[in-house]
Amino acid sequence: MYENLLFEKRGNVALVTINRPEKLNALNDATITELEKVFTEIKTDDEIYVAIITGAGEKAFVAGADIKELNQMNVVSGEAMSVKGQKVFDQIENLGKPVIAAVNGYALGGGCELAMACHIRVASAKAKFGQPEVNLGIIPGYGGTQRLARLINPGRALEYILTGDMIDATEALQIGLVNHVYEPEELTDKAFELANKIASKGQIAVRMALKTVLATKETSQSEGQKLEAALFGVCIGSEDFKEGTSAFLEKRKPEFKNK
Ligand code: CO8
Repeated sequence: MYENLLFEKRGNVALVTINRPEKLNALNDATITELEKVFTEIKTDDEIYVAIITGAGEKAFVAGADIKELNQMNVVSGEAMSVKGQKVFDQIENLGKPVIAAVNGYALGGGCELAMACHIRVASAKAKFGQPEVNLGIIPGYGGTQRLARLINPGRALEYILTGDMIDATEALQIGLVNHVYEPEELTDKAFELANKIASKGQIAVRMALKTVLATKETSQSEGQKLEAALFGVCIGSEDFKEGTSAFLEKRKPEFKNK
């Protein structure tokens, strides 16, 4: 069904694997189009609560935009491709369901940008992040200038963007770019463990929490708190809230129905 992606469901968790290992999973135009398609499928599939994205092979998560394609671009097609990729990455960030990047190797350029569009990043000890576009005479074009500077200290973000230096897994953990670092062979299991833990909660609360926290990127504290109060009200109106609180009082595990 997909030429450059693998897609599977395990219970309520979807796994998307970018599958061009011979090109270190570089994002060509066709792969960007397929990402748009797969995340539309994930959004509309009610059985999927959480998604994980990773890269095929031992070496790379995604080594960036496809430099062979980039080399042929002009001012007009370059801007159009940047806008197209930004839209797809925004679609991932605004999916409404949590997306975890399981960064198994190089996450460079568009690969680092893809990981940053996800809500949570976990990495293998072999992972290497970076925005090396400056080495090619360009700047990040899939949201990296904005997301890196918001995710970590802006001065550090600028240093990485201006030097193109790579960030190893230990440093990525120190600067808050990733939440956890695992041995390479543990990464997928750990990502699923995290995804399943989130999937076991009431999904109304999960989605309202995601929406409220993401709003911090665009709103003031006071606007954000208004949204928090409104979505808190939505949660209070849910059957899951009754079930969660009753289960606590009855000293049993809740059985959420996501209603
Ligand atoms: N694009 C296309 N092909 C790639 C890419 C890439 N980004 N990265 C690796 N490959 C290919 C190589 O050309 C090689 O192919 P072949 O075997 O046919 O020659 C194969 O993958 C294996 O790569 P290497 O032999 O280079 O593997 P090494 O282990 O020696 O090196 C590196 C690994 C360090 C990751 C190295 O491959 C590298 O530096 N890759 C490029 C990293 C990079 O510069 N990424 C940023 C690209 S620009 C970008 O992402 C911009 C995003 C915004 C775009 C907005 C509008 C379009």
